[in-house]
Amino acid sequence: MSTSSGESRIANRIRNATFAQRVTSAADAVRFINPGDTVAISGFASGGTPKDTIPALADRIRDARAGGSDFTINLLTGASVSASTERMLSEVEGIGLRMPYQSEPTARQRINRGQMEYVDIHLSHVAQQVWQGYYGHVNVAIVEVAGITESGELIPSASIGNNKTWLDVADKIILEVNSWVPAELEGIHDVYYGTALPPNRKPIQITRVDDRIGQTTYRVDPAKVVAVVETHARDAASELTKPDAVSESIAGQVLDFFDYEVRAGRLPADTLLPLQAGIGNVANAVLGGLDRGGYKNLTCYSEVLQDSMLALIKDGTVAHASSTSLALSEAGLEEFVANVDTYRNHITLRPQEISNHPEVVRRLGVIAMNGMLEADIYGNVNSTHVMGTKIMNGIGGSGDFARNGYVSMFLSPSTARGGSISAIVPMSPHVDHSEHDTQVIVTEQGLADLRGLSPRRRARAIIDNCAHPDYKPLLDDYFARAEALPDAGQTPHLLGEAFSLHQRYQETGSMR
Ligand code: 0RQ
Repeated sequence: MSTSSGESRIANRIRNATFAQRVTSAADAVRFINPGDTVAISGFASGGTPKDTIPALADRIRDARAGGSDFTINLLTGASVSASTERMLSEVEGIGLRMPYQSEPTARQRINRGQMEYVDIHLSHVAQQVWQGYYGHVNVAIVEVAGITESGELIPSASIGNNKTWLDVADKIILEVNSWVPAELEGIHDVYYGTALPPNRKPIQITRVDDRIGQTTYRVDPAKVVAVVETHARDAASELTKPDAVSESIAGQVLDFFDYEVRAGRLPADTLLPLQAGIGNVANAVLGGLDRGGYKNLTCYSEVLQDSMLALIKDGTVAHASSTSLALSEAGLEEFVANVDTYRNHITLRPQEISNHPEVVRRLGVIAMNGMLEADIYGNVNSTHVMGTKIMNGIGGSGDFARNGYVSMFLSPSTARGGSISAIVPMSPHVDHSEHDTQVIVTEQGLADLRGLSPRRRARAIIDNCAHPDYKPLLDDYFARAEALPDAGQTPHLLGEAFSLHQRYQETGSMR
């Protein structure tokens, strides 16, 4: 892996003699991983996934299978990791159980065929559930770092995720020291070690987005570090397509809503409240539109930062952004690396149990904006299960923010798959966010402000404002007949027909 200039680069990164003696190849490092192990790896979205150890592990699993032995691991991560990581390990059928979030087609297919177990939990819960022991013992942690200090502390790379927890709980640790990660990143991280299980919990002292409550490095017990692998490999770039008319329309309505809230005195005029935007093109379009709103010194408290954030920081629209990961496109990565000294002063990366912590999200008054697959006419939201049965990605951090945000918004095109699916349906066949956590729904058709509305008014607002014209008559008809039932109740439904659109799609390939 090392070239001669690579060697000096790496020497500067491993400044501690004990760790320098553990340097080995990726192929040798993965010999410490055994069939049946629970392996926890770094990585959150495209940032910070181990680069060399995973292909070596996939080779080891493939060789074992070729030799006739079974070799699967249980894989724990921060959230999704690089697509090639998910794909490689899925293709060799190397994952028995996966937790907590994935977004890669090969893995998704294996999960939906029942070939891989998948446990989908809120991202803020991962660390504590591992401490509680629900996933058994963590045998090996593989963690990418930007460097090792003289005193043996670890400098994090482009994401923190659950790395602090993995390093604390694993029996054996493999470190990947990646000299591609800019050394100037040192200092951007805020690793908080004050979390504990009840009854020993203390308040988390974050009252502003840029508050720092931890340290810039991870601590690690050197006795547990069995291998150090050197690499010089860039993060996988997050793909983004350009905003289209639909995402621009959704973004425009969100910005109008902010103006409305400012006029109503519910949001501070210039700075609003800290923003959280989910990942994807709609979220990117919303954030990208903020510079047109005349805002200055906005803040973000989110779990992933995308390209649009860099431009907003550069032009002063955003003063500070807190996250657990950087998920940038090719161009975004180049911009970040070229100007890392500037961005370091405006970005804080935290463990995901803090970036997504309900206590902090509630205290700061975060404006939560997340994508959805579908919402029903009362505002129950499905973010994860296509047609109620097949996993798409997972709940990710959407529940952490939606449940605890000051305003909780769900954004989506009004139709999917070329118009053959309505994103507004009579009843959601799977619910990730209940009507109680959904305050505003936005599609390119319009915005439904559900705050203060009883269920029947919510249904009217959602159908009238958010449904696509092709599906409005079907939804109007459904709701009118449900409301007309002699014993319609608080939340009227025609139970025998509640999934009739989904059924029609299963039978004919279209909900129309
Ligand atoms: O499928 O990829 O096969 O074409 O779902 O849909 O419209 O591109 O939207 O990329 O924003 O994803 C909910 C999946 C939306 C995402 C979801 C199909 C559609 C397409 C993607 P194809 P779009 P997005 C963390 C935030 C949960 C996690 C979360 C998500 C694919 O937002 O994973 O919020 N959310 N994390 O065709 C069937 C429907 C469909 C549908 C869309 N009703 N039925 N398929 N699709 N609607 C918080 C942070 O801070 C980052």
